[in-house]
Amino acid sequence: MTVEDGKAVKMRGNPDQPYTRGALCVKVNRYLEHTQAQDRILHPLRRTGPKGSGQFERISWEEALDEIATRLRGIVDEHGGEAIWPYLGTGSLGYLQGCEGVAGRRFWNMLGASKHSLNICSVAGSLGLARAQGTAGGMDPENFAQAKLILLWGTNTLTSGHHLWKFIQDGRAAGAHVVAIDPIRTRTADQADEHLAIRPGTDAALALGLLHVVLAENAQDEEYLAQHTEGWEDFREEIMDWPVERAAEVTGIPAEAIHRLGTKLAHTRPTAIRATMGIQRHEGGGAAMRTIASIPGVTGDWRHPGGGVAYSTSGHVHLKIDKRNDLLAAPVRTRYMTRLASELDDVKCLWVYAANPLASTSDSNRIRKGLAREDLFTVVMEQFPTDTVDYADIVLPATMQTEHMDLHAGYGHMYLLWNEPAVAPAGEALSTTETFRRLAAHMGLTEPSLYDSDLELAADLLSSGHPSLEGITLDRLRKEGWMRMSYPQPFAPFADGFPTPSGRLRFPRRGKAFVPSLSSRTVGDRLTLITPAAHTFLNSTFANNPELLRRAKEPVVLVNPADAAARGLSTGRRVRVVNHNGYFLADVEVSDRVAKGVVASPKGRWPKLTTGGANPNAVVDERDADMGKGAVYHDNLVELELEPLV
Ligand SMILES: Nc1nc2c(c(=O)[nH]1)N[C@H]1C(S)=C(S)[C@@H](COP(=O)(O)OP(=O)(O)OC[C@H]3O[C@@H](n4cnc5c(=O)[nH]c(N)nc54)[C@H](O)[C@@H]3O)O[C@H]1N2
Ligand SMILES: Nc1nc2c(c(=O)[nH]1)N[C@H]1C(S)=C(S)[C@@H](COP(=O)(O)OP(=O)(O)OC[C@H]3O[C@@H](n4cnc5c(=O)[nH]c(N)nc54)[C@H](O)[C@@H]3O)O[C@H]1N2
Ligand SMILES: [Mo]
Repeated sequence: MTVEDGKAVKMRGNPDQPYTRGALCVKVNRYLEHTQAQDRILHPLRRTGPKGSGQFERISWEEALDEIATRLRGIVDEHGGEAIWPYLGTGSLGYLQGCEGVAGRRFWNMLGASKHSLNICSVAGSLGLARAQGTAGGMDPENFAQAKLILLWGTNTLTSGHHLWKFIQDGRAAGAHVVAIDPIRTRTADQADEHLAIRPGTDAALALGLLHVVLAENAQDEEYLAQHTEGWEDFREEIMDWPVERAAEVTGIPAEAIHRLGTKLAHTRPTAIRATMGIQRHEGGGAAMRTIASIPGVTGDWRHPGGGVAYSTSGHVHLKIDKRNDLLAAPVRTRYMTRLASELDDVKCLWVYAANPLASTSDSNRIRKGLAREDLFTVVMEQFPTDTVDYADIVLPATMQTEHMDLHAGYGHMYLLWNEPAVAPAGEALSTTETFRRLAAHMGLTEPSLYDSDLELAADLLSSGHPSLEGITLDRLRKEGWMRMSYPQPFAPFADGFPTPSGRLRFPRRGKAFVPSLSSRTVGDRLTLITPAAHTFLNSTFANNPELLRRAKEPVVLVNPADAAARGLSTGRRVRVVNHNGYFLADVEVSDRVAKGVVASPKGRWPKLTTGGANPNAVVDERDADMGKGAVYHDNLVELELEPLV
């Protein structure tokens, strides 16, 4: 960051950082401009118009905190602490200011507020992996450079995590074959050597079909199976039930292609699987991740640093966050981030921070109705005037990354990173930590740890004593900016076993390996909608940036030529993408990038900045995935209706 006269004037990535090598993405490239944007919220605000109108008056922090303290005390006295829902999102992933460190939780525990399960993103997959491996952690993504076969499975690397691409390219230069497995021919699939257009929600069936070929080739690693896995007898029987023809019928991938890839998998060590969140945004998503995690248990790929599965590296991060969860007098109920539409009814205070549920949470029409309730006291800590802000009673201005201190870990790399503020906060913005310190004082709370400074919190986070933090001190981290966690490099995390009670990989039980999803149960005349990451936005963050909005153009929905013909649709025609929940508008793009029966439209737009006033979450069901009440963003049935021409 280059700062002149207290103003940040230039921002660039650091070329010495081993994972990013200084590259930024299309969104973060505009971060500096974003911090200085015209529409930044700079002062506390109080609502003056009806809920949803976005009409506010400026008030002081004193007034805002006094009013909040009075309202919170009243709600706790009358309805109990559980009537408060601290709705913390992923806007700031940091361990001090954001979700990874459960920011503000100690304060909420003092009030007995409901617990918040931040399950909006990756929970089903994480739990599926944890059941198999004891942790969602897996391969070090840098070791993709050592792989000989790379499966990019339910992941759009070039859009949603492009730093990995360099390591894939290094692997490729040394002879690796790259296969994309995705219902959409994404820009990543375009760059792969091969693309398998899988029917949504059928990944476990493909995994079983591939393993069938591995067994037919007698290529299973018997020694690894005997030493490091459990439930093999049972799982073997399951695999035997999945000849390639059956897998082909369920997945829609030609049997010949499954056979070819299965043969490659049987004879190519190491094979690296990059599986990210796309797979688990389905009813059977947790089970699918567990079954995919079984593959390297059969092939023995975990013996090699360039083999195994990489979902999220967060399982390798062992900072001390338990202290953030203390100070709770009695157990409280948990509310699930994915369940805002149905669980808001008995909530009296919704406290939204680092989240934009009206853009990002399922079944947004119902959420909007809930937020309009007059007896709901809503506080939103935000940087920008989102749709959710429009429903707030009180808005508190939040700092951005250039203005506050934070400690970060990644979910796609093995480093801890320090974020030192470069400039003073814009306007009267305050960080999350400082807002809660001031609020605690206004509530008259005397518990000393509620007033820990950011540096004290950071030092505490680093004090877990876990071997992966050996040698990592706050002083060094602040000086150096990033440090690799203390794991070997190259890293073969499960070469000698797993962090499960038995020390072994747990294969799924018979009949549990493939759990059908809504879309795979109902292959027929309705269309399955997939709502993946947009190239130009980060969830709904940056979706108010004029240049990125211009680049994103109007919302589109990709439609296969056969489905378009059956409905008399052509490219450019505006349609309602509709189901029982509601609809959003999009322009048809007839394209063989999606298979027959699949349509796709990316996530993230602000409803109020979108033609028709809605984004895909207007049609996404608030249904649970099989584990952790995860969301089913890619598992919804829709129809396309012509929007009358105006
Ligand atoms: N540009 C950009 N980057 C982002 C984000 C963003 O919004 N924009 N968001 C960030 C966040 S918070 C996250 S969690 C990640 C998410 O990024 P990813 O983990 O990549 O997840 P998705 O974009 O949901 O889906 C990835 C791919 O899975 C495919 N898919 C959908 N259903 C299935 C299925 O049943 N089987 C298979 N095999 N594939 C399927 C989709 O077509 C899509 O191409 O990206 C992060 N990076
Ligand atoms: N249809 C569909 N919906 C999806 C997905 C999908 O694939 N399809 N993906 C899901 C995924 S992966 C995720 S992670 C969720 C994300 O959902 P959310 O967690 O709600 O994230 P965002 O929509 O990006 O909203 C984050 C807000 O936090 C604000 N913010 C950023 N930093 C800070 C900070 O330090 N302090 C405060 N107070 N505010 C801050 C930003 O301005 C932004 O408005 O969305 C999910 N929604
Ligand atoms: Mo996410």
